[in-house]
Amino acid sequence: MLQTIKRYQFKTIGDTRGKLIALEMFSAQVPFDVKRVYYLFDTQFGAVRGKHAHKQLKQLLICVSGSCLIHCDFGDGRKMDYILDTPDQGLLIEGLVWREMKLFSKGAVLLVLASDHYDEADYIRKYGSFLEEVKNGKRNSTSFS
Ligand code: T46
Repeated sequence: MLQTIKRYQFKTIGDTRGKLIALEMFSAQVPFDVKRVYYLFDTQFGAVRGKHAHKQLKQLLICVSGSCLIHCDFGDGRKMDYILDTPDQGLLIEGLVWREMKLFSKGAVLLVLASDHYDEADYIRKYGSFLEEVKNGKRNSTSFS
């Protein structure tokens, strides 16, 4: 089981009219086929979202407006926090990683590009079950950037 967290700096195309970012599937910036796009908005102050892991789903998270914090827990004692506060950066999460989205600023919009359709069976929503899955993972390795 490979756990991957990767930060992406997107190329911005800008001129006097403003800025534009284009993301293409299977490119260096989106390393999977996007089957679903969703976004979190109108998030209430103090709300914590996520609180689950995915078995197979790959996600690229982009805070296109405002800011939020993505807390990643690898289930073996290692934990990392990532601030997303600019639309020209993305965070790829792949593999068994417990994630929580919190500290949403007013007006924050968190866009998620996902590698598959919605499937509740792909979720691990109980932290104890997540820890068990990680423990049972035979070749558990992690890569950060
Ligand atoms: C994630 C974070 C960032 C659907 O019907 N279709 C969908 O595509 C999604 C994502 C959710 N739902 C339903 C399932 C629940 O009844 O919407 C309800 C709320 O979903 P959930 O509690 O999973 O929402 P979040 O914000 O905690 O998590 C979501 C994604 O589920 C998750 O993959 O990474 O946004």
